[in-house]
Amino acid sequence: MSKKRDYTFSYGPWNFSEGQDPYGPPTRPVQTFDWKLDQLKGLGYDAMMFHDDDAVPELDGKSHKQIRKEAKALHRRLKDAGIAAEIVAPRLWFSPNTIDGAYTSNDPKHRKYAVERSLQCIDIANELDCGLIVLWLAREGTYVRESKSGRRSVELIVEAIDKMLGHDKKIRIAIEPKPNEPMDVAYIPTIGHALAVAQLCSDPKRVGALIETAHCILAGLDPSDEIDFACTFGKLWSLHLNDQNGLKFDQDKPFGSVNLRSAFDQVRTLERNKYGSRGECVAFDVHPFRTTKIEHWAKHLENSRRTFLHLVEKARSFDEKAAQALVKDRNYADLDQMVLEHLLGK
Ligand code: XUL
Ligand code: MN
Repeated sequence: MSKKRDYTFSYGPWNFSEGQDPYGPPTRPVQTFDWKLDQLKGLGYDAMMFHDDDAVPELDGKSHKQIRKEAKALHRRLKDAGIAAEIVAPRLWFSPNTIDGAYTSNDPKHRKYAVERSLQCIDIANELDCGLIVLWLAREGTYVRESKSGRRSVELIVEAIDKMLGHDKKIRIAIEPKPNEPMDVAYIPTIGHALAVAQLCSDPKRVGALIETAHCILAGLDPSDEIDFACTFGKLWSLHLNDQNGLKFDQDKPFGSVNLRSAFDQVRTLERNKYGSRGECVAFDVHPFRTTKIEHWAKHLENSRRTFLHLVEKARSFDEKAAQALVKDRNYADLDQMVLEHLLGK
């Protein structure tokens, strides 16, 4: 295992959600952005993730000058609080302009809107001293497959990313794949797809990936294998750890909440790949349960980090030599039991 390293933790303001679902209203009032920022250090976190409009609210109605000014002011506040901006992501799934997708919309005016907003997102990131843009390609898919062409959609995504790469010669872009939701089916469902798209871009070395546990599970894949795959290419630039109970809506449960063994495997893989040693953050894209009371509102973030750190200890104290001996003997039955007993503390 790698030698002792500390991890840098991050969350987004959206991780303090209010409990609404398609069948019921919020169960908690909206908290202010200031409150969300104030919690961060006390919870053991170091950095914050932003959507473009988390950084500059209601930006579609503002001038470019005004947007830059507000982003600058936020940067001063972050600096004073000793908090870094880990990523900025264009929120391309809320606007009436992105009902039919953003870069892959069938309406050229809407595609133009999506690209312009993405370029503005880069300008915001620059003001925040942040060099990494995340693209969750939320609506780049269909409800009716015959309504778009898969090939044309990939070409449009590459075209949009190339415009972003051309807008700023240093910016890096991490694609966050997800196979479904909010769309029926999405065009870039896995890390393999994301890295294939990167190869088609004008500067492939500036296009990488963000892996989210729940999204891998929704694609029927093993999150630790997805992590290893991206790391093999040196392309894992950010991470959304959480958990997911099978194939249903995107649950964003606390890390390790459903499958502790899989969480252990993810941490062991991160350790093996020295994730974090090049400045990458461990973010938890987790949400409070709908049942969560106001006074317990930060527990999911506190608990995910605690579980992660416990599992780092478990990964570092796992007897790799004994495991390798069992592998050599093809005694996978005892290897299986060894993992279980290690997790049980036996
Ligand atoms: C959606 C998702 C988003 C992105 C950021 O499933 O994971 O929270 O991570 O927009
Ligand atoms: Mn995510």
